[in-house]
Amino acid sequence: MKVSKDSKLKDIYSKPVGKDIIDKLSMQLGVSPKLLLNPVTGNLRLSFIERLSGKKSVRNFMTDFLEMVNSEPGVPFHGKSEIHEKWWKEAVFYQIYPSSFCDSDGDGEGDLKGILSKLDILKDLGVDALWLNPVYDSPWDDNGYDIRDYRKIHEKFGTMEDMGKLINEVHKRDMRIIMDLVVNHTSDEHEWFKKALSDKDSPYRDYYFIRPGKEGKEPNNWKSFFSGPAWKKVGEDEYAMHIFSEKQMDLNWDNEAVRKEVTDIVRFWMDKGVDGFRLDVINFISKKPGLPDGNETIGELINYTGLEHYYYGPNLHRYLRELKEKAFDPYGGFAVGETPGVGIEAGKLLTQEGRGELDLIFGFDHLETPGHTRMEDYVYDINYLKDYFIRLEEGMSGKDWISIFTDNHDNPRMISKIDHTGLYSDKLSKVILTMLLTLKGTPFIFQGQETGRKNADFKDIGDIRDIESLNLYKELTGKGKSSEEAFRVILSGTRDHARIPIAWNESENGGFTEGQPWIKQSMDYKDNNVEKQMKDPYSVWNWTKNLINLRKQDKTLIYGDVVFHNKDKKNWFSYERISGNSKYLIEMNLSNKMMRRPLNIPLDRIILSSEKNPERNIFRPYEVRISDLGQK
Ligand code: TEU
Repeated sequence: MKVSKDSKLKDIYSKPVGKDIIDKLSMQLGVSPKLLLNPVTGNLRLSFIERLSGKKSVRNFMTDFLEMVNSEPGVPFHGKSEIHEKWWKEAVFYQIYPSSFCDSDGDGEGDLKGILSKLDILKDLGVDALWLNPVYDSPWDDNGYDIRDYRKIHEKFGTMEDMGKLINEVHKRDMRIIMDLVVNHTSDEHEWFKKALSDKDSPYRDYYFIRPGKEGKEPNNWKSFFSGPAWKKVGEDEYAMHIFSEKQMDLNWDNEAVRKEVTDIVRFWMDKGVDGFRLDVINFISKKPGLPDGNETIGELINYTGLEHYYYGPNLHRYLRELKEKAFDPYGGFAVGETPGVGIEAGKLLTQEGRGELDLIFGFDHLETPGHTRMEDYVYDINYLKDYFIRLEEGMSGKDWISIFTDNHDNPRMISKIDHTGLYSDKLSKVILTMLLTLKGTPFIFQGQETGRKNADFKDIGDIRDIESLNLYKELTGKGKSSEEAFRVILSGTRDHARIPIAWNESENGGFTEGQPWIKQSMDYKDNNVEKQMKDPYSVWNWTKNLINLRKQDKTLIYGDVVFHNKDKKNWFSYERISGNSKYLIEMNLSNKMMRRPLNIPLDRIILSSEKNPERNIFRPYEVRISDLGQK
């Protein structure tokens, strides 16, 4: 049944997209959805709320909001169901940012041979699967997310032969490897786009969104993620769409030929032996027909005008099913979709077993405390992370599986968002890694997390490389901010924090390169490097290794039930993982203060502790313990 302005708030909440949006709004407002849905407010009709506000912007918003809610007729499965075992549910994934992993030839940038030389160390850590950020031929406008040739390795990383060797060596070690599939857009230097522009009759024109302007302006009001409009002028009164940089042209997935090309690209790499893909902004591929203007109110709220017309577009499910069936299924390939903006319920509709779309998604609702954005200087509340994970886990049916991560190449380090002093970064790293490796779901560790790397110590805009930051800096200074003020904004949220080189040892630049690194190494390399940490039994590295080992002992930490304790106790996070007679208790102090332990569990049950001499009833700042409560 469709919802309308006569529907009650609670009816809207019963719809997947409605629930996700109301949950998000209630988080922004800092109220619990329960409060919005109590018997009084839950029975309010939208038309009433609209009249109450009397604002045109609210009326406008309601219409588009209802359309979004109604666009998803599906209902996720919520019942009981048996979990089917899969390798990707059991694997510990490790994300490699190739530019900053290991440089074998001294040009200052990492490469495939460098990765190859470190496989044994990753294996020793316990890593099962690697995800490589893009390594394809590209003009490198957005660090490889602008692909010029999908079937060629970028020269600076090596050759196709090197890639084949890497795949082989990964498999020899009983590990797996997935690549990044960037097919919402191509580089403007891709031959398809060049042909599209050079010949008006070219079949490649319809591979992209090339449209005449509207009254001398862009075809619509959509905004780019990297500042300015989402349209680039490509001819007299002619524009091409780019949701990201102006060198990343959006592909038109409504064109069957484009979908066929993508299928062929996936199959090309599957034939070479890769085990699957991470699908870049894959929820953006279906744009609303007619490309209507974005809602101004939504635009003001989230900054990216137009998003509602493509973040969960009309043909998304269909295109994903088609891709899976034609390209992934024949190889048993694994697919994790990057899906910014998609909430928990809609996420289920993209991943539930039997729907034939994706295996996993990366959602991002937990990466900022509600009400804040990445570019703001604020202290992230780790209790929010806990609440978010509880919500995710408790909502999981046997047909669901989730990814668990806090870091990637697009975000400052989570430990630095929580602790601006940096004093607790090693302890906090252990807390976060424990969540990743003991909650139910597939963990994705981002390179450097295993040694507790912090945000980078950039000094000025000259240290910054990322296009998003550089464009924003230009925009801010253009609007009158001083260069210091603008740099402060960049420093809070730049993606470059995560993109600095790995520290392998104490030598110059952390042993990452013998040359000049493409982006500055940070001073924490002196302590937070692999070599040093491998020798210290209490290092973050060894904590990670021990946790992974524990996961491998029996499958309780993978498939076992999760039962949370003392959920409402602030700064405290504890849960059990249970399967048959096997039972683990995980406890953490989420604060930098001493805390009394709510559960009275004997010390002799502890199998992993972040402190050398834990006290039975006291938890020190950010202390973590795992106890074995199983019947032996
Ligand atoms: O990111 C998509 C995305 O929406 C964000 O995480 C993005 O980096 C940020 O919100 C921009 O404001 C993916 C890739 O992970 C990212 O590195 C690419 O730049 C982007 O797609 C475009 O391909």
